[in-house]
Amino acid sequence: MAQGFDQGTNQRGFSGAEVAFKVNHQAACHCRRQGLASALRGGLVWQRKKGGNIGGMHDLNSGFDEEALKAAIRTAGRALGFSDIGFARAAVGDAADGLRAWLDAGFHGEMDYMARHAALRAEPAALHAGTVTVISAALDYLPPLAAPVAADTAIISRYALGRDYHKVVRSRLQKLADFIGEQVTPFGYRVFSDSAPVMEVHFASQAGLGWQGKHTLLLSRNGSWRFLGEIYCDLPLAPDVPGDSHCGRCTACIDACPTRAIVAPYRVDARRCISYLTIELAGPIPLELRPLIGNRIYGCDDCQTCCPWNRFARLGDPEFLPRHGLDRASLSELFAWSETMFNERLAGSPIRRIGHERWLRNIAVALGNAPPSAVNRAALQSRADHPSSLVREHVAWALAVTAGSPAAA
Ligand code: B12
Ligand code: SF4
Ligand code: SF4
Repeated sequence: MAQGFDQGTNQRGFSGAEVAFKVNHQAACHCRRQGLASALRGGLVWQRKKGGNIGGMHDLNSGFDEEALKAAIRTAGRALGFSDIGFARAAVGDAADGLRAWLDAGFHGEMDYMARHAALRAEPAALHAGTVTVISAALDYLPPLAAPVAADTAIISRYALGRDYHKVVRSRLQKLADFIGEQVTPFGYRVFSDSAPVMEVHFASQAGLGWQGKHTLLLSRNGSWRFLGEIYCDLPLAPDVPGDSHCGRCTACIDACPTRAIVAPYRVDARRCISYLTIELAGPIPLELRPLIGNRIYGCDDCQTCCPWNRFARLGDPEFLPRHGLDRASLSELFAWSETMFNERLAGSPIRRIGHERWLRNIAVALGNAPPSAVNRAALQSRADHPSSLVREHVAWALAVTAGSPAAA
């Protein structure tokens, strides 16, 4: 959702660059017709001095500084639809200890990549040589809410109802990086969105985009329904002021979690989290957690829907609007999808990544938790002889539960 230019925000606080901004401001008026880069360029050329500092050089005004460059990057980011852009130093500080403690507690479960790449996660320059600054970006995804769902309607978490955010966020960050590369030369960078070992929430809070909520997600005064992405880069830009926490004494997310996965403020035991169980876990879902999953078949939003700050959330980018009626489909309808239908209908969706087998596993659990009905039992029976032992076992569990059999206990 391109929001146009937030000129008010970008005129604040840097008198030295104000004249320069006015040049940009005029250019920005043409921008709606002429395109992002040409308008924002406005005659600016920054060249990096020896030693890596940014020197502002301009053919109209020599008063440019890095604050003006940061303002231009924010303006360009907003024009690309990002709800917020901030700048952080590429250092994780104490967060590395928190990551280590989380891994030592085994909270990552089978997400081996979290342990394997811990050193890279904690050291940005090891992931991309020369990185000194992290440009952090947020893109809103909240879709218009569907009517309240019945117990045999599938619940898919809001972030996954539309297009795959990995691609959307990265492709916009690439455009932002192209824009920066047109302003500053040379410019070394790499873009990410949940695509590499990067401590995204840490950098977003350091960059002033908000604070880490007790559910561990990045939260802002406009809520948490936002994806994060970053540009690791070699421009030594001044960091923004980190966000202050506004969770106060609230514990709504901890209390609302259906599986008690938020074991303490700021600590999520992924092994209990429905998002992990339905997306990351490849094998069987632990028996004791199955009844707590309810009708959630992909991810979980409960720690966010209860958060008071999400009352102030704005609707997200149209790329994330629900596709194929995924916000209102019945469990039995989705369970009937063949593998071909799954792959075709979910092309370009993050859900496709889990594959048809895990999809059926998840829906079988949800059917087991739904009110028993002839339709749901027939759906389960239709998959009782599925070639996958994983699917067969979850279907057998669900059939036993809906028959009230002790075999399900
Ligand atoms: C691994 C992962 C998961 C795992 C683990 C979640 C977790 N809290 O760690 C699972 C699969 C459960 C998961 C679920 C979800 N995820 Co996720 N996930 C990630 C990922 C890839 C890494 C997060 C990470 O580094 N975890 C490691 C732990 C150590 O970090 P941490 O929880 O922030 O912990 C810090 C402190 O709390 C403290 N700490 C934590 N535990 C402990 C324990 C001890 C003993 C101590 C001392 C300290 C300590 O230290 C840490 C460092 O400061 C990020 C993308 C990225 N590259 O960053 C997305 C990301 C965090 N996920 C995202 C989303 C949307 C979700 C879900 C909402 C999806 C859904 N609807 O189902 C859920 C929410 C669940 C939740 N409450 O966290 C978004 C969040 C956007 C935002 N607004 O913040 C991200 C940023 C992806 C993105 N690019 O947009 N996720
Ligand atoms: S996503 Fe759901 S299961 Fe995971 S921590 Fe949040 S409320 Fe708990
Ligand atoms: S629900 Fe409350 S404690 Fe949890 S993140 Fe939101 S404000 Fe913070």
